[in-house]
Amino acid sequence: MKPNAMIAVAAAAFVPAFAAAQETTLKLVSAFGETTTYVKHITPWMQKFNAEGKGVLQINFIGGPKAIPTFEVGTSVKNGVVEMAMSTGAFYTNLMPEADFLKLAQISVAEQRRNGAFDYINKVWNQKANMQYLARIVEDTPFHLYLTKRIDKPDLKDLKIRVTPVYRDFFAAMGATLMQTAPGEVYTALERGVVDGYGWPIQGIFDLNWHEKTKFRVDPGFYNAEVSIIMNLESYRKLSPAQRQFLEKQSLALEAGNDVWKRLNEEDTKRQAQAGIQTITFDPATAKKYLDLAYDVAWASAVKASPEHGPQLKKLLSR
Ligand code: 173
Repeated sequence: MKPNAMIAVAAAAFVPAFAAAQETTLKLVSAFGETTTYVKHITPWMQKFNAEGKGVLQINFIGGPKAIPTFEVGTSVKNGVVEMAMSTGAFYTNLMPEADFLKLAQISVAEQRRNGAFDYINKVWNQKANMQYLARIVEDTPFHLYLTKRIDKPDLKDLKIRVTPVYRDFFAAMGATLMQTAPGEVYTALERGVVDGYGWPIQGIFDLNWHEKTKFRVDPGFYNAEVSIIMNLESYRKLSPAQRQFLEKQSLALEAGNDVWKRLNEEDTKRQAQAGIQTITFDPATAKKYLDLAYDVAWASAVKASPEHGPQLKKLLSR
C-alpha cells in the first residue's frame, strides 16, 4: 500500500468515532406549504436521511411558510437563522438576480453536474447569497399561465395576473398587469377576483384548491420549474468530511428521484381536464412566438441584471 493510501485508510477508520462525537442537526424550512407535493416529495427523503444519518447528520423539518414567510426564506438561510431550506430561486431574488435564472435550464441537473454549471452555480450562490446549492429536486416541469377568462391570442393587456419573478418579464411583455404574491395567497386573490389568472407549474394546482377557481390553462408550457435544497454556507463549511460526504450522498439520492415528475405531471394534466379546466392552444407559429418571447425576455433581463454571470449561465444551462 502506498503511504497516501495508508493515511486514507487510517483516517477513514477514525471517521465513525469522530463523527459520532458530533452529530449535527440542521433545521430545514420549506418555502412551499406543508400540503404541497414538494413537501410530500421530500418527506420520505428526510425520514431516510435521519435513519441513515444517526450519529452524523439529522434534519429537523420546522415547517412551511407559517414558520418563515415564503419570500423571507432566502434571507433566513443566508443569515443562518435556519441551516437549510427547500425553495425556488424566484423566492430569494432579493439576495441576487441570479437566483431566478435556473428556471431557464434546458439540461438536466445530472448534466449540470457534468458540464460545470453546478459548480458555477455554487460559486455564485456562495459569493452572493452565502449559500451552498445542494440539490435540484424538480425537473421536467414546465410553467403555465392559468386563467379565469378566455384569451385567443398571447395578449394579456386587459388582465391582472399573479406572478413571482419567474413570470414577471414574460407576462409584462404580453401586456399583463402584474401582482406578486406568495403561493399561499393565490386562492384568496382568485376568489376575490383580484387577479384573472396566475403562473404555476403544470403540477400542483390541486394542492391549494386553485382548480376550483381556474377555467383555462394556456399551452404550451414554458421554462423548467426549479425547486432546490439550499444551505447556509458557514453551516456547510463547518461539517466534518464524513458529514459532507453523507450530505452529498443524500443530495444525489434526492436528485435520482427526479424521474417521478414526468409521471406526476401527466397525472395532474389529466386531473385538470377532469376538473373541467379547458386548454387554450395557439396555432404552431403563434406558439413558437410565445415560447421564443418567454426565453428572449427572460435571458435579456438576466443578462441586464447580471452582466457578469448572466451570459455564463446562459451558456452553461442552454441546450
Ligand atoms: O410561486 C411560483 O409561482 C413560483 O415561482 C414557483 C417556482 C417553482 C415551482 C413552483 C412555483
